[in-house]
Amino acid sequence: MYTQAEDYRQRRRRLAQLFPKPVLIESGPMLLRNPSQTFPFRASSHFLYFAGWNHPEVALLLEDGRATLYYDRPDVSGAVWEGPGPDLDELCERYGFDMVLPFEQAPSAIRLNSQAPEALLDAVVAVRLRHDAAARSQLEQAVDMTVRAHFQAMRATRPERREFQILATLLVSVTQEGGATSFTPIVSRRGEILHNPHYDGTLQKGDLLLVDFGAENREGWAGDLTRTFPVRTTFSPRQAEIYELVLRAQKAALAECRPGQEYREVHRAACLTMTRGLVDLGLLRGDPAELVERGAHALFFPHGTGHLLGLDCHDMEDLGDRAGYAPGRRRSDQFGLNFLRLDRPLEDGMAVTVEPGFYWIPQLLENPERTAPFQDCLDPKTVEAYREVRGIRIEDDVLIEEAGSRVLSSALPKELLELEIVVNS
Ligand SMILES: [Mn+2]
Repeated sequence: MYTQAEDYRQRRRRLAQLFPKPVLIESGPMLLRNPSQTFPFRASSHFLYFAGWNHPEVALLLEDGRATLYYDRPDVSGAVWEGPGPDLDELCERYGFDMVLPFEQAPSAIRLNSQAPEALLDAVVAVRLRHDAAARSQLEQAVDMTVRAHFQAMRATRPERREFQILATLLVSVTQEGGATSFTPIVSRRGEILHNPHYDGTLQKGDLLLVDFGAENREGWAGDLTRTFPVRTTFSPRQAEIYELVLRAQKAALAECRPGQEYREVHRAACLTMTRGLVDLGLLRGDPAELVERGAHALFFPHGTGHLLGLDCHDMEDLGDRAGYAPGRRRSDQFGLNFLRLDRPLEDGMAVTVEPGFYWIPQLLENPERTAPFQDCLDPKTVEAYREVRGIRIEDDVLIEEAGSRVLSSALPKELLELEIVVNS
């Protein structure tokens, strides 16, 4: 099922109700690698949301309830290289455009981009924040596609394989379904590097492999899931202790996902559970709530628990924190909390990720400047014993619904024993 013309019309009407002036939404330019070769094109998410058509250098004007597409059909030599272009009647019917005019006739209306007037940006956030039925269905498709890719990666993982071979498995899976990736994938035995963009490592028995991968479906909607699992073996006792702890923290955070709840509390639940566990295991000493208040947990869990999900993996982050943070709120100065991408009350229709992690990051844990404020509560000897764990993150995609929330990615195993069965099957 794809997004219907009426769905696009309804999104445009909702925007016009909140911002009645004419608005021009551009799909964006084709980026050149050299004068005659381009990078793969992907239209701006605002354009995809309100116009739907993934095509470069076109614009949609919303004015007085009408949607006019500005588009130039290729000339003869353009058609020789790129094909003749679409049938315009079909295009109008598919996406609910009222008219198509030449691109150079596009008027100089207010443009929807990150420099747009505040009132327009607030209106866009208000429309895109809570997903309509069509968007929910698209997100489900993108997450399902992501789940299938992760299964393939789990089954393909073996000692002596290279990380890029596992990446290839993920890419084949989504490409075979007409999809792509929603962000630069992370496929790494060094999970402690949060956004590790390298795939050269060779997997070894006893390693944990961290896979943070999201599909982008054919309409551009994003999935974003992380699993961490042993390479064709079982978790070591230390790995298992931390894995179970991260999973408990993730479940505690998921349990807070419901309309009306502050996402900050979702994050807090993850931090608190994680910190209690670190105290129980002896890495930290002290009162867990107080340790979280001081930011001690951030030595092991330095990022936020999650972010908005939609047409972008970090949805609407092109608008800074305007979507992620409620009006009047700004990021904390405290290390760890400053990376929290989402601080607003959850509402029916919002999609978010929940992805706590534990990381043994030498640049933090072996850095006297970073550890000095926590001398009283860190146990260096015990901390050292967990170095082999490196990095563990568990991430699910969650849709907030009227009655609470739904984990869209529940088909992908995350219980320790289930994972061991899948990776060894
Ligand atoms: Mn994520």
